[in-house]
Amino acid sequence: MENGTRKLSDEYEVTTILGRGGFSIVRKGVKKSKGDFADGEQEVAIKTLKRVGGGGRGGGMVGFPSRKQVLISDALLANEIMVMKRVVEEVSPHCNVIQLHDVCEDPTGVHLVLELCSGGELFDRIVTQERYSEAEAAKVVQQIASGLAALHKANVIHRDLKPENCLFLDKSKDSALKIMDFGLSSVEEFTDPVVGYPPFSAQSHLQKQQMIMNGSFSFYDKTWNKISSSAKDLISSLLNVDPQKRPTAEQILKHPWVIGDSATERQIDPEIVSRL
Ligand code: PIT
Repeated sequence: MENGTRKLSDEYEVTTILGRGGFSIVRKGVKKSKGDFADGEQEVAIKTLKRVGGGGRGGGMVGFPSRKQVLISDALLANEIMVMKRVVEEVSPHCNVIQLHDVCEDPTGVHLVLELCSGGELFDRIVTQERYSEAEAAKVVQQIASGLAALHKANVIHRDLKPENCLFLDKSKDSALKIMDFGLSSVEEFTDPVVGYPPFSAQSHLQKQQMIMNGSFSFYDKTWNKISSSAKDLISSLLNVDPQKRPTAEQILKHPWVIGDSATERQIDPEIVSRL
């Protein structure tokens, strides 16, 4: 897959519109020259993500976009491309995840050149098809789960999985189903919810003992940045040198981190360094 500032129209013949989104349009296309694909005339789907502040007309916003809107749009765009590249590097080819063939960038925006799926959305098939046998339903579920498992293996979290984002490769009854639209996806580097070592960084056993007794622990280490402040709050309270000040088992059970209180959720602290 090539990358960078290459004019889309130099390389692809863009034809009909397949769909539109907030800041994007998906069109059918054909590669002009032979090269990247097995047989030069391969049809593709081209998703163009328009930059809100950049080039082209009709950025999708009424009036001039604010700096904040431009930044949000650019950030979303960068995220989608980052995720798709991750999918290419770590997942593709997988028969249940849409393939990215190429990325072109020009003043109108960024163009993702994708595998062409002409079988329509799973959503439309569910709505149109009157009856769905369990065997058919199981085939759909099997394909989605298979694609999802491949994505998760590469630490890609889709975050918007729904029938509208599953496309059939062709119109046949037993067509392959592909997961698409990584606009809201993210790449998560999973860490164990317990960082794997206590928050006492000592050189020796004796020093560690002293640190425990003095309550001199810290969450400065990089790994602790991935732990929510709510979890660190509970750990801190449990490490209180004064046993009277430590929470009881009953209190632990009521701690927001344990019950998953939405107001104090298990959010990762945005600060680089958390201080107690
Ligand atoms: C097709 C046909 C079609 C839409 C698409 C592909 C879109 C695919 C797509 C969209 C994304 C994304 C990845 C793939 O991140 O009607 O072959 O937003």
